Amino acid sequence: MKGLVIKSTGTSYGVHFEDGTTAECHVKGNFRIRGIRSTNPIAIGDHVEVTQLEDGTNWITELYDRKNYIIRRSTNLSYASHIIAANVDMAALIVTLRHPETSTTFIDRFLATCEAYRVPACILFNKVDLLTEEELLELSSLRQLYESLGYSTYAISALQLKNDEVKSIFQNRITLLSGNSGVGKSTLLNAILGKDIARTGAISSAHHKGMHTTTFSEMYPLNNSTLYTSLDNPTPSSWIIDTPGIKGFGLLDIEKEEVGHYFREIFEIARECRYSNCLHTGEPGCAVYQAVADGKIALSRYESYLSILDDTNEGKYR
Ligand SMILES: Nc1nc2c(ncn2[C@@H]2O[C@H](COP(=O)(O)OP(=O)(O)OP(=O)(O)O)[C@@H](O)[C@H]2O)c(=O)[nH]1
Ligand SMILES: [Mg+2]
Ligand SMILES: [Zn+2]
Repeated sequence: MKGLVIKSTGTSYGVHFEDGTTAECHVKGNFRIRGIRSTNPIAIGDHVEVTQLEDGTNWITELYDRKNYIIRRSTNLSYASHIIAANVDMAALIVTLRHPETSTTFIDRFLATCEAYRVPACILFNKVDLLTEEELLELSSLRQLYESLGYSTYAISALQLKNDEVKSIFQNRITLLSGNSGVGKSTLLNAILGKDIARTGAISSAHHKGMHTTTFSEMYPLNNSTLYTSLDNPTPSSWIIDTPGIKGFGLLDIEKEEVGHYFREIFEIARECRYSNCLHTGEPGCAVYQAVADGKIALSRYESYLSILDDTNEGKYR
C-alpha cells in the first residue's frame, strides 16, 4: 500500500494511507538510500510503499523518488546529517528577535540551505507582542532586508493570531516549520489549527532559551478533509510539519566556490568580480567586497557568508 510519512520518532514511522487511515510502520535496519548519508533513511513527507506481515506489523519496503528534501548537518556532530523533511513545498522559518534571540547567521544559513535544495522559503517573525519600540524598528529593518532579497516575511504573535493572511500561506501545500527551540513553532501550529494539538513549553527564564519541548517531527493536516495526495497531484493537500527546535545549521557537501550561489545578492553581484572563481574575501577587483563597503550588501549577510565559507575551510561539514 502507498502511503505518506507523517510522523517520525526515530524508531518507527506514522504513515497515512489513501483510505484516510494511519498506521505505525517500521523500517528494516539495512534499509539504505543510495547517494545520501544520513542518520534517518526515511523522513517526514516521504512517499513509501508499506507491506503488512501476517503478524500484523507494517514494514516500509520502498521509498518513492523525492521531489526535494532538506538535510542538515549538526554543527556538533561533524559527520552526522539528518533529513529534516522531504517533498516540502515551503519552508517557513520562525524567528524571534528576543526570547529567544535568533541570530542572523542562523537565518542566513537556513535560507542558504533552502536555496541549495531549491525549497521556497519565507520568514515568520514571531512574538512581536514582546518587542519594545526600538526592537520594532530593528524588526522592520530586518524585514526590509529579507523582502529586498525576495523572501516573504510576516510579523506575528502566534499567541494572538488574528491574521487570516498568515493562515492563507499554508493552503494547498506542505509547509515545514523550522527554527530555534522556543520561538513558537508548536504554538503557531496550534493557532493555525485552532486546537491545542502540539505540546508547547515555556522558555527558560534564566537563559531565555527554549527547552526543546517538541522531540520528534510530525505532520498535521490543516483541515479534516486533508487526505493523501500523490506527488504528481498539482493541488496537494495542506499539511504543516512541526519539528524539534534546532541550534545550528551546517550546510552539506558544498564547495567553497558554491557558497556564494546560495546568497541571492552575492550571486547577483559576483558576476562583476574580476575573477570568476572569486571567493569575495578581499581579492582584487571583487565587486561583492566593494558592495559590502558601499552598504549595498548587508554586513550581516556577508558575515553569514564568511561563516559558511569558514566551515568549508575547516572541512567541518564534509
Ligand atoms: N509572548 C508570546 N509568547 C509566545 C508567542 N508564541 C509562543 N510563545 C511562547 O513561547 C514559548 C515556546 O513556544 P513553543 O511553541 O513551545 O516553541 P517551539 O518553537 O515549538 O519550541 P521547541 O518545540 O522546543 O522547538 C511558549 O511559552 C509559548 O507560549 C507569542 O507570539 N508571544
Ligand atoms: Mg515545539
Ligand atoms: Zn568577489
